[in-house]
Amino acid sequence: MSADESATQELERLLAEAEAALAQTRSAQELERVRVKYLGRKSRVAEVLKTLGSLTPAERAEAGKSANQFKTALEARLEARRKALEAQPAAALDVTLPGRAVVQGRLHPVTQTTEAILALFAPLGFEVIEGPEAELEWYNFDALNIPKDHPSRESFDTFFVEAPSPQPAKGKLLLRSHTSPVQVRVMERRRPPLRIVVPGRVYRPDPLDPSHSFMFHQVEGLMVDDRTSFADLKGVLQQFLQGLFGPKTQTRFRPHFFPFTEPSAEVDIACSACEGAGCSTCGRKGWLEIMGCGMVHPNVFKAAGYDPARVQGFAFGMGVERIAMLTHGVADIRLFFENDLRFLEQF
Ligand code: 2NM
Repeated sequence: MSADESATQELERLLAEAEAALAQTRSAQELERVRVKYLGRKSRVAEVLKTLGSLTPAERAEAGKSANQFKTALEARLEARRKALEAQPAAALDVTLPGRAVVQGRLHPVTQTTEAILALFAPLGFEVIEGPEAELEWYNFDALNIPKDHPSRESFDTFFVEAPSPQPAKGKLLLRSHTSPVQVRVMERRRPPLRIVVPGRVYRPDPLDPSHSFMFHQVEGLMVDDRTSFADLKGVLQQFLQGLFGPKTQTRFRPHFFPFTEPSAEVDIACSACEGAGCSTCGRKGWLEIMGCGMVHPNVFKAAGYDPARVQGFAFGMGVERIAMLTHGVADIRLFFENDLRFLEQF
């Protein structure tokens, strides 16, 4: 304030200055900056109001009136400007700017592979069933004809779960090591004919390496009817494998042993990388192991409440990550679980 300027004159000058500043505002933040500068605790009007006590009664009446007029006028103008800014947000939109790319999500490669597998069984009449990942010993081992002294039951090869006591009649609780217990549960509550495929996570405390993870995914399947043969099994799996790897894919059924099937087999396809010639993908054997299968063991039918003299069935199982690794040329299973977008965005 110059020597000959009264508080009233100064506030009039500041009101004009504040109005000019308001006209320049483009956002609520800019508006707030103007309010703080001209009406805040450190503003000139606040100072005038603080010093009223040191003035004569006449001066005080004049200065107080001016300060209140200033405040009322500027508050009204701030409010008007706020409304004006709110009413025209679209004015800031420049339609000539290039668009912003929308990030398109996708399914995880393991999910994509699972869905591709299930989709090949659907036209053959197989419905999709899921079941619990925390399972009872009886469903994971006993009902599947896995002997009490089988090494896969050791805590070394099984994740046991802390269960509420007392211990249930069907044994301890564990993280299932395959999805087969779901097939047993379905047989318990339904009569044949049955055609199901069961996808899901399974758990095995293996040491981690490029082809082992303590959690991975399986798809298993089961067909039961009064006359189901090994020829049906071969036909269904050949149809499936040619759907997945191409119509010219050669298959090979190699005798094997599983406690839950008899006879049992492992299924190979002619190596897609070298077409049977022998390469590093197939370990120079010319064949790639893809899945296991067999005719359901009579003891499994008995455990599930079926009469093995009246029903026949086949079952099969495969590891989803192994198939995804083969179809996409992935060398290390751990890549599926690290959630590195540079990997995942390739699928
Ligand atoms: C495999 C291989 C062979 C299988 C057996 C059963 C059940 F519950 F029906 F007995 N489900 N899955 C099976 C048979 C799984 O995976 C390598």
